[in-house]
Amino acid sequence: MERNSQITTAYIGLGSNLGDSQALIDRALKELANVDATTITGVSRVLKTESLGDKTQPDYLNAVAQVSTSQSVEVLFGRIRAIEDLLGRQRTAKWAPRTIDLDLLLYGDKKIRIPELTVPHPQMHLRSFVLEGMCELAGGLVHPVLKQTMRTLAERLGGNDYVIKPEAPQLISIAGVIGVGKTTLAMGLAKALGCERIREAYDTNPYMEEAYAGNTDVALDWQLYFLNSRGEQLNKATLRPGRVVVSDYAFDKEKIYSRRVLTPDQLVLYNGRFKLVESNISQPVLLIYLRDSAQRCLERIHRRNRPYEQNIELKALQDFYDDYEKLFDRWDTCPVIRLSTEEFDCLSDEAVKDLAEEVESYICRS
Ligand code: PH2
Ligand code: MG
Ligand code: MG
Repeated sequence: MERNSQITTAYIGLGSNLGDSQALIDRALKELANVDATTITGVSRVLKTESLGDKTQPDYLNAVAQVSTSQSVEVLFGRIRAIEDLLGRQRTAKWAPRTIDLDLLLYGDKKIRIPELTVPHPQMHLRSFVLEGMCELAGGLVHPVLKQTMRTLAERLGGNDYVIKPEAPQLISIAGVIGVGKTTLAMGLAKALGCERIREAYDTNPYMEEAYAGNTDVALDWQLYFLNSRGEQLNKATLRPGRVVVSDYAFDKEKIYSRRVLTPDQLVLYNGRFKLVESNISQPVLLIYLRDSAQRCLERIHRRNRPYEQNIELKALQDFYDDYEKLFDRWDTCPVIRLSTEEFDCLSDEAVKDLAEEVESYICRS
């Protein structure tokens, strides 16, 4: 194979959950340093991580190495596999416990898609145990496909690891305060993805006007109407595995609203129903959390001029904003893409198209 005269920076993920994992990682690094025309220029800390995909397996030790190489990607990949073999790697079932796993994460900006090798590694942006190592070595490095820095990609995971689930409905939910532009973005995104869209049933909710006018007698009906409607729209039986769909709300907004607008007595009744509905809905595989200042959301509410919304106060929007922040601070069921409307224009076809391209890396179409 032909030798590449150019020098390329590559990143290699190391993992082990069988045998003396620390010694195996040290040994793998030593072997990697012996590959000709290749030097190790950085190694992240070694992390102890729960086995992703099968929690009953022993914990992993994971690390990331940065190398500078003038080997072609084919030769480097061949050497990596040879090191795995040397260190006793058995190639049995996919994701079986292993003495050593060396994954070529990145090779410069190169994109490769052949049966034996995909670069960038197709799951690296879903794994905190990879991205944390990447951030130590090169947090500002831009992912060649996602076009985002390692730091941004890591933030989207909030310290969690995820797998792509082809058997789940590929639900993408857009969340954020009233007036931030969720419906606009949902329309644009569904169009760019060529998929269906689920729209919040606010205009058919018969209690909307009275509730917004401050009539607490209808608050429970108002909230139950939304709960039932969302329960139907997002029902496991309604959404189909592998089908991509964008919703202009996140089901969990129900918790935020009910807590703010119901009396304690109403809330007891509501929560009983909530649990039942929640157990029958599909969770999103990706959340897009749209943010803007409460002031600008209020301005948008005034501009769009839905009559019943016109009495909403800035303080209420600030409260909802805080609730959303808290919700997504500890979100651990899927990645969260945070967008600030200062940097992201929901009305720009180009911005939405770029977002749709990013979204493709977090979903699986059947
Ligand atoms: N690798 C896998 C599957 N699961 N989990 C952790 N924590 N670390 C890994 O490196 C890992 C995993 C398949 O390569
Ligand atoms: Mg691996
Ligand atoms: Mg591997």
